[in-house]
Amino acid sequence: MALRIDPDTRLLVLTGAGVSAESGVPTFRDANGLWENHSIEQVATPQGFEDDPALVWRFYSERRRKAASVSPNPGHATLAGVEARMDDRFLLVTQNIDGLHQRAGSRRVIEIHGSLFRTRCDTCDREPFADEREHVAAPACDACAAAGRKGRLRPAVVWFGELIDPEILREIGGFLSEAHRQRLVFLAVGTSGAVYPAAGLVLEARAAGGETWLVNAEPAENRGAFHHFVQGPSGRILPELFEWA
Ligand code: BV8
Repeated sequence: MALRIDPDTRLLVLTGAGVSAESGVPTFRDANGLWENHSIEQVATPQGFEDDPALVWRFYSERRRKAASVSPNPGHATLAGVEARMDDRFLLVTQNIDGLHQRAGSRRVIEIHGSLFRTRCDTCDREPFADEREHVAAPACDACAAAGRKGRLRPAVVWFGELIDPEILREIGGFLSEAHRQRLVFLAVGTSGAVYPAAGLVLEARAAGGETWLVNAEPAENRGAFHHFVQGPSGRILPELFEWA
């Protein structure tokens, strides 16, 4: 089954942890949602950070080290190549925070859940900043300290129970609504379709008249919402998937 791209096609891609699996980055489901016997909710929620900031920084520091040590795979490279051919008719929304799409050359990327390699303050509104360091405890925010406040630095990622930046959701909605004169295609790759609002994008694409595709190692939870489902590893499937008209 080939996904046809013609001059009138507009493509929105959503990726999840499965697209990085063949690079060696463990997915959330591989670990059955556990890390060192801690539930993801314990280390990927504001409460978890409140309860044990050192544990949370150990979790993210280990993932920084892992993500920095692996390379993009043919699935990432294919999506960067498709973007290069489609330019502003293409948009990639990733749930991943590992930065592998950008390292593969993708530029039109929205990191809907933030980035492993950016850090922000949990108190003041200073801009999130690039940070590849590993931290054993939550560093104090120097901007807060200078203002006599107690702010702690945290990973600039979206935890469970935290809102997605409304500007990001508006940008994605805008891309879908601009498709009204074009042929809209939505492709989800390597995601279990379990976490919202990302898992709801397929329904937004259908509401906008889009043709919906899923490439995944197993049927995702929201598999019923897709017109087409190609089962298998994205590193093998994506390089063969597209047909250019
Ligand atoms: C929000 C960043 C409004 C951090 C992530 C009750 C209380 C509080 C909230 C909720 C609640 N009920 C529902 C919610 C909303 C919640 C939610 O959806 N919860 C789920 C669990 C039901 N969502 C939120 O909280 C979001 N915010 O809604 O705000 C709000 C506020 C308060 C209360 C209610 C609503 C924010 C969610 C963002 C969380 N942050 N990541 C970090 O990475 O540490 S989520 C994280 O897990 C990922 O980013 C991703 O989104 C999600 C699932 O992971 P996937 O990417 O899908 O990966 P997974 O391992 O699950 O699946 C991999 C798939 O790939 C598998 O299907 C596998 O078969 C396949 N695969 C494997 N190998 C390959 C492959 N496919 C192809 N090729 C391969 N080689």
